[in-house]
Parts: sequence; structure tokens; C-alpha cells
Amino acid sequence: MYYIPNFIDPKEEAELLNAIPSNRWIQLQHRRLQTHPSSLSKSNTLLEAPLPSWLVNPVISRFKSLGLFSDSPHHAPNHVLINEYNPNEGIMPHEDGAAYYPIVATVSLSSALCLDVYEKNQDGDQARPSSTPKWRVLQEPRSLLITCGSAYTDTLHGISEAEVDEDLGPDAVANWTLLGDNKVFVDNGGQNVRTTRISLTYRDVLKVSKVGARILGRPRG
Ligand SMILES: O=C(O)CCC(=O)C(=O)O
Repeated sequence: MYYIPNFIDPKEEAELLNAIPSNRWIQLQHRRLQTHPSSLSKSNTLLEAPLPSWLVNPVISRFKSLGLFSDSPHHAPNHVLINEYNPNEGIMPHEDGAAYYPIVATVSLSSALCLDVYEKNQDGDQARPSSTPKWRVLQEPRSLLITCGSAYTDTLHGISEAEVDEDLGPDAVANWTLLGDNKVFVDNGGQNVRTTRISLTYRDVLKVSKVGARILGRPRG
């Protein structure tokens, strides 16, 4: 995993938050989700369509200058999941799976929280919700977290349903020395009081169907 604080600036963060359409949310049990440009089919196939421009600039342009996704099949993300978590909401430990090339780039907006990372256990791949994460990654607003390689294939990740992330410090947070401002958490007694956080997770879906383009391109008569 790689962590880059202040990947976007506060103005870019505000523009992204403004651009997220209010009518695309799907309410799940413990978070809200939207999928761009569309959801995958049952066979994990994406119908080819461009991402909206507000998801491309400035984020994907900046990925390109860092060489991110340069090895992936489409050389750029083609799919973005947007998750919104209120305090006390989270996501169960899971892996992102084989639909995607093994790299996910996550831009965090609005609030900090900890991502819990679990090693897959030997008899199966499910972490028990009660098990202790092997690593905690503190994601500040405007940061970028890149998960790739064995971090993608050999671990699970989740977010606890907490109002406050506790015990934050150099021993407990894997990216402590990389944070943009770890003093904020020191000054707050090692706590992060969560507000609503939105994450943009950029991915490259392996299977893309060009059916839409072919129908439009079919000659008449
Ligand atoms: O919000 C996050 O940072 C994690 C999202 C996630 O795990 C997922 O969309 O699969």
C-alpha cells in the first residue's frame, strides 16, 4: 500500500463533493453507494462508457503523471465506486476480487477514518468481524491510498462501525509517519472523531463489453 497525503487540495475536494450527483445513491444497510459509469453485470463485465469529467480531472490526470495504472489492461481506471459513511457506519472485511486489475486508488473526502487491514486466514479468506486487524491505515481527507500487488490479493479490508477511531499513534497506525498532519490526532488524545466521509475508489475492470459502441456504429440498411 502507498499513502499520499494532500493528493488534492481543499478547492478540488469541494468541487468533487459538489459534483457528486444526489440522485445516484443506493442506500445500503450501513453506507450509501454510487457506481460510475454503471454497475457491473453478473459476469463482472462493464459496459464501455466514459467516466464523467469530474471524476477524470484532476484525479485521473494526476494518476497518469504518477504512472498509476500504467500496467493495467486499460492503462487507466474505467470504474469508480463512491461510498459514503456517516459516523458509526462502515464496511465488513472483504476483498475487492478478480473483477478488477489488482490496483485500487482511493481518494478520501471530508473526514478521516481508519481502514482496517486483515491478513487472509489459512482455511479460507474471511476475516471474522471480531478479529483484530493486522494493520490500521489512517486516511485523512484529500489523501490518496493505493492498494496493489499482494496487499490487493492477500489481504481483506474493512471499516469498523465506530464514531471515534481510538488509540491513534505511531505504534498503532501503519502510515503514521506519512500523515499530512499527525499532530491533530496527538492533540486530540489519539482520537479521530468521525464526521461523514466519502471515498472515491478508482479501479480498472478487466472485462469490458463494447456492445453499446457496436450498435451505434452499425451501418444502416
Ligand atoms: O471506503 C473505502 O475506503 C473502502 C471502500 C471499499 O472497501 C470498497 O468499495 O470495496
